[in-house]
Amino acid sequence: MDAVTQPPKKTNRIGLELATYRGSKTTLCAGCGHNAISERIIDAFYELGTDPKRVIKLSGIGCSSKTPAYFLGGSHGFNAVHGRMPSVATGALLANASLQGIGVSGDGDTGAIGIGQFVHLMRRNLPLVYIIEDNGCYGLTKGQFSPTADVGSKLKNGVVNELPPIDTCALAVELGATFVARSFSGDKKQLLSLLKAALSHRGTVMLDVISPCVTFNDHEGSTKSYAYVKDHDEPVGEVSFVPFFEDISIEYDPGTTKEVQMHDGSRLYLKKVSDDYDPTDKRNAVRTIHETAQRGEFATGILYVEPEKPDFLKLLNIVDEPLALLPTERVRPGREVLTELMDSLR
Ligand SMILES: Cc1ncc(C[n+]2csc(CCOP(=O)(O)OP(=O)(O)O)c2C)c(N)n1
Ligand code: SF4
Ligand SMILES: [Mg+2]
Repeated sequence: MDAVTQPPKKTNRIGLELATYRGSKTTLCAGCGHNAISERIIDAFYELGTDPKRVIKLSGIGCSSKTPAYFLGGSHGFNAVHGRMPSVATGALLANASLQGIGVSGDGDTGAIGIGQFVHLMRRNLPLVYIIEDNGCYGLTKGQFSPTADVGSKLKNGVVNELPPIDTCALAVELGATFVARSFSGDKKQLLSLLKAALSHRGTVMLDVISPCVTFNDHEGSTKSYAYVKDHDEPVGEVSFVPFFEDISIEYDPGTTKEVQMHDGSRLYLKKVSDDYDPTDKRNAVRTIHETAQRGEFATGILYVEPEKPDFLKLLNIVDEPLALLPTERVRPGREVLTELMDSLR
């Protein structure tokens, strides 16, 4: 029998198939928003042509924190203690600055037990893409309210939340994160563009993705349900991303579109939807987040971006090579240096 010629498999710019970017089969509930986010992360890394071996995935505890197992099966990974992923990520990236870090957390993992670590991560500008898969509840422990639940949002059993929410995006902008965005797991196009832009940013990215929990928080009365978020999504601008390896010139009207250069030469085009949204204006970003929240809406898109600020590793003068691979003569002061030091202390 003649051998049937198979069509060549589709690959990306480094010759890898999409399947290489997948992980284990998900064990989350069918329809969970977190699964849609994992799919977009797979697409983003594939389209950017990132070598999975150069990536480290980090997380805490929760349904959301289980998801790094479902993408980039060939990458490094560490599933930390509840709310403690930022310190593990900081240590890992200090020890090996050549890795690209992606952290996945939940609204409980970040906003409750992990809030102290989150605060310090945001002010350090560590080069890490930090994603909150935000469903307004503790999905893994059966749907209790989390600190991002809105006032008036109702649990399935009728309990109403009366505590004010923590807005992780407003907090991140205030604290010094240099790329702050919000999206919705149901908005494939926006989320993919944001992820690709986020992965090209050098500094802390705080990406809050509203991600409905279909089992405990997707009913009428919840402000994190698919139906509610779909109706109350208020994009601040349309995001187009041109990676550094694509030599495309985009025609745009500088009056309505802002071009932002990323550190690796990629370009972001942010088409304004409202009249005056400027994602490089910090005060306006915080005001917009608060004003939309007061109307019961979610401002989505790139809320704040500051591509030039030096990142934490630069500030600390960390070398590009993994510390574990540095030869002894580069990490141990020689006898002369030690003698000089001892003499100075006499
Ligand atoms: C130290 C500690 N305290 C409490 C818990 C119980 N616990 C596990 S996951 C979780 C909350 C998860 O919520 P979130 O981060 O929003 O993730 P989701 O499951 O909603 O994706 C809690 C309280 C734990 N595992 N460890
Ligand atoms: S319990 Fe909720 S958050 Fe957890 S997997 Fe199921 S739908 Fe997703
Ligand atoms: Mg949650």
